[in-house]
Amino acid sequence: MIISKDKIQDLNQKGLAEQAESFGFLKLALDKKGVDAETIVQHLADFQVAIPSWALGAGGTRFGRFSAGGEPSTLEQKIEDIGLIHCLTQTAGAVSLHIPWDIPSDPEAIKQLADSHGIAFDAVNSNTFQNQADQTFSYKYGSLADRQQAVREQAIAHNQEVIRIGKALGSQSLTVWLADGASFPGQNNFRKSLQHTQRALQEIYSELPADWRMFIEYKPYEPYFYSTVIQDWGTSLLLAEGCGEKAFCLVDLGHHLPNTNIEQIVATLMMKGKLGGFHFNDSKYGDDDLTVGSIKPYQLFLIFNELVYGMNNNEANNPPLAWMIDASHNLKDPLEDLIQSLEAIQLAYAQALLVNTPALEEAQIQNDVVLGQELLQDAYRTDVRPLIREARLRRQGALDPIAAYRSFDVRNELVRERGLKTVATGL
Ligand code: LRH
Ligand code: MN
Repeated sequence: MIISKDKIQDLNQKGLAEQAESFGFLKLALDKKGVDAETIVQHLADFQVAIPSWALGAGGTRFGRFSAGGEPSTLEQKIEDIGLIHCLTQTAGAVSLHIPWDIPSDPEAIKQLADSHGIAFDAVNSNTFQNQADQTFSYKYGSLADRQQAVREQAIAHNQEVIRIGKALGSQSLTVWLADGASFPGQNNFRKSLQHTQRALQEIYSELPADWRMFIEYKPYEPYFYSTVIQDWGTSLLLAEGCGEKAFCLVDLGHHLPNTNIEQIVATLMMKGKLGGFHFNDSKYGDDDLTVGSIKPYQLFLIFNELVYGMNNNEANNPPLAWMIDASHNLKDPLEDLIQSLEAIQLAYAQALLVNTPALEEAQIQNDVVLGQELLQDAYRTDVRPLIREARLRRQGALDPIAAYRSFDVRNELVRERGLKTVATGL
């Protein structure tokens, strides 16, 4: 399903006057604070988030899966659905593929299709947490950390194959997340597991193209429930440093034990120049993969506050970050869920760009704790939605993407095209 820019502009017509008024009002208010609204609108317009190819259908839990209807059952249809989100939001200009869930049968054709929708290929993800039908050795007890060399070599070869597929699509980064771990004390030798993992990552790294990066994603638990080899940011950092300057840590917001101070982890990794990127989502308890900003929007703002500070004080030359969503949709329409996540990410970024950092740093020097909070929350409590709408409008996106999605009756149109029973590969 394609939605033309004209149709979107027609729909925007009735909201233009109100947008001009709210944007004009905010621009004046920000100008009084010495903040240039135009600069922020430009930052937002340039800000592109990668959509996960594995989250365009209904996800599931071990207790069940409820199809969304009209789900994409091919990579081509997934690219089309991301194209749909991108033309409405103008901030979803990339896709992150998961291999083998989404192996392109014809990379050149897929590249052209993605290009026609203005979509680039961000990180490609390897998968050594599931066995494939034609696989020789099982990953049941591990992959890069497995005690058997043959299993490790099979997993290394898979990662190198994923790099080859990524190169054919123009991707320049590999994300490695390992489920490897144990569910019972005595099951694994922690040191051997970590040494195997380090050596295996170094072998994969040795074949990384010069202009590529490797992202090492950590997670404290699940699918195993006693230990995970790459359990936290520190382990990811030592493994990245053990590989070299093209290896970085990937922060999945859902991969932290309750009450972890994620914004402090972000500040630390940026100080080290080792922050590669994000898997944005939200969670209340575990790796819930919920809509970004739906549970802890203030934490997301505080994370972006550290990111903006880090980007403006980048002594360690941390490279540009990979912005990616990693979510799973059990209740909401997958595309509406992703549109809401994109909005939440832009909101947090725009609010963080409003923080009066010089005044905040002065308050910190003066130990004026109250003023410090006042300065942060003044930015957080600013309604920045006129700025995000303006960024979309200037790229012919929809003023209100969810309203547009519904007025174009997208889900029913996809069901008419694809039927109710199609299932998207992924989680
Ligand atoms: C693991 C994870 C990882 C993926 C998978 C889809 O929980 O976050 O990023 O490979 O989800
Ligand atoms: Mn993830």
